[in-house]
Amino acid sequence: MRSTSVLPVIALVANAAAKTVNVDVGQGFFSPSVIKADKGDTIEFRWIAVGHSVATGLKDKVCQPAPDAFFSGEVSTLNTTFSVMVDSTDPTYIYCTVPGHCQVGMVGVINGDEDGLSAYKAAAAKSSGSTSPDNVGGGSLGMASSSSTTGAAPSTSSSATATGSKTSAGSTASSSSSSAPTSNAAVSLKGSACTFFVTAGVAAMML
Ligand SMILES: [Cu+2]
Repeated sequence: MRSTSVLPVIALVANAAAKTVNVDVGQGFFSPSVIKADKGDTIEFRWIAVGHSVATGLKDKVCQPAPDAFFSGEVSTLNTTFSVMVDSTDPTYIYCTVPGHCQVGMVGVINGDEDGLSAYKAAAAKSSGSTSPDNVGGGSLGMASSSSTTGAAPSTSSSATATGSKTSAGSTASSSSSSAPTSNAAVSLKGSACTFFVTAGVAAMML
């Protein structure tokens, strides 16, 4: 009797240790922009507007990638997700690498504070340009399952290894903001991972 009641408690504690923190990638912003996460947590970025990216930056070199940066690539499909594991409690700055976006304040900080972010934002506004990491990586690309209208089963093991496909972040920032989220599959895709999932979904529908 004594020992059996202990085990469920241990299991609960283990489950509570790691959590997922959701961050929206919007039209020129991250929300929240001050992100709190513990070591071992997963941050899931979710694109609610397309034509943006997220990369790890450096506090002292605004709008430039950290040496070990994670990078989503420029995302062109709504509800794309990019999941990264948090391995530090030090302030980690993030920015959108699409030209001009960091400069107008599309930045954020993980485990930092409002003051630090304000300073980063102010420096970014004066910076001459942005640089992207060379390669997509440091996280897993996938698709959010909740608002998927295709009916495709949300396969959870989305081990999307985004290899290569460096986004030549061109002049796609002025894309007409299509407000109809009904036909995600019709959007032209750049990310290889998303191409796979959506293509698979469409193929399943046609069978
Ligand atoms: Cu952006």
